[in-house]
Amino acid sequence: MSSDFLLPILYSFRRCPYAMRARLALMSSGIQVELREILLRDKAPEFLASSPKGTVPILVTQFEVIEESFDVMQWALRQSDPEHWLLMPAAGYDWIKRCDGPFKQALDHIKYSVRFPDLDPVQERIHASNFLERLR
Ligand SMILES: N[C@@H](CCC(=O)N[C@@H](CS)C(=O)NCC(=O)O)C(=O)O
Repeated sequence: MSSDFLLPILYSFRRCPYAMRARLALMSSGIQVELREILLRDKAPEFLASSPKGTVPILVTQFEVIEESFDVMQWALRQSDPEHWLLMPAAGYDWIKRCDGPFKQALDHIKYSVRFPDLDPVQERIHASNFLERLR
């Protein structure tokens, strides 16, 4: 049996910002994973079997499947956080919450507007822009 067999598996997509932050936290923590690149337009069956919601990144460990990038970061950094990322001030966590919540929701409503026929994409764009304006 290969020694790699027990490594957690990170299903990822190179250009996905959520996968990027998961990979960055894993790298900072020094935790080794097996990286499996996913094609979003042709998702591998074993990836969907692990996580039917079908978003990347996901981390599959021996014990659990972690389906949110923020949770992958926390999982890694709680084991090893040499750069003290978890010591971020509360304001940083608030920004992440806003970005992952209302901003990401508005983005999805714009990007996948056909799935949300009852929503006005122009209004959603305004929601998203309001968040971006506050970053200035
Ligand atoms: N809340 C999720 C968001 C992940 C997400 O939306 N990933 C996108 C790629 S950037 C995705 O997998 N979309 C599914 C698709 O395009 O089919 C997380 O933080 O992990």
